[in-house]
Amino acid sequence: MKHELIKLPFETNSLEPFMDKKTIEIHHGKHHKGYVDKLNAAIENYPELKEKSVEWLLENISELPKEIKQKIINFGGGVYNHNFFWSILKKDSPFSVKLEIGKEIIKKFTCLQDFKNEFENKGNTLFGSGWVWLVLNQNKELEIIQTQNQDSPISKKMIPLITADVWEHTYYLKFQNKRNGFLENFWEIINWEKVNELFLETKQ
Ligand code: MN3
Repeated sequence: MKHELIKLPFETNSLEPFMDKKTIEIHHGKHHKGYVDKLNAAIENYPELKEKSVEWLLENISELPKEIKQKIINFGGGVYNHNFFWSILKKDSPFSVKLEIGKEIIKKFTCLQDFKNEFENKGNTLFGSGWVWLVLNQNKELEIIQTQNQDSPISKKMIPLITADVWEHTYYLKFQNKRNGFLENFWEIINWEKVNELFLETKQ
């Protein structure tokens, strides 16, 4: 089985003006695809791993052969994290306290603004390249975390609900060096209906 680049679940111009078409085309078609190709190359000579899903590979890092473990963390993480990222983006699917995830966020972070502030702050202060996430941690509590490079929260038994890719390629064409500009606008393109579905799945 070869890993394949997923099709985007939206038109590349549909997140304008918050995330532009050109950036999405390069991000998906070049960066994301690059991770798919490198993951396939890394496991080329490991037939038993070729049968596994990218989720399995990242959730079972301790079982991977030593010589390709870091490659799978990097390239497999690059595949999974981007798959997840695209899946939660959509315009005009706003936050609401009528959603279960909305209620839970208010319970945990007091108000939406405090939640946004902490998320943006963790994104802006992440040194180098990486991701900021809203996850359910091992105690099944909401938590905002940073991950470096392409490390993925599913390797630490956490369940992702929202993520922002804060590698420069996500925002450089539109916002140049202003990661905070990208993150301030990020709220306009979160698919809260989808995030709510993911949250409800964790309750089952
Ligand atoms: Mn990226």
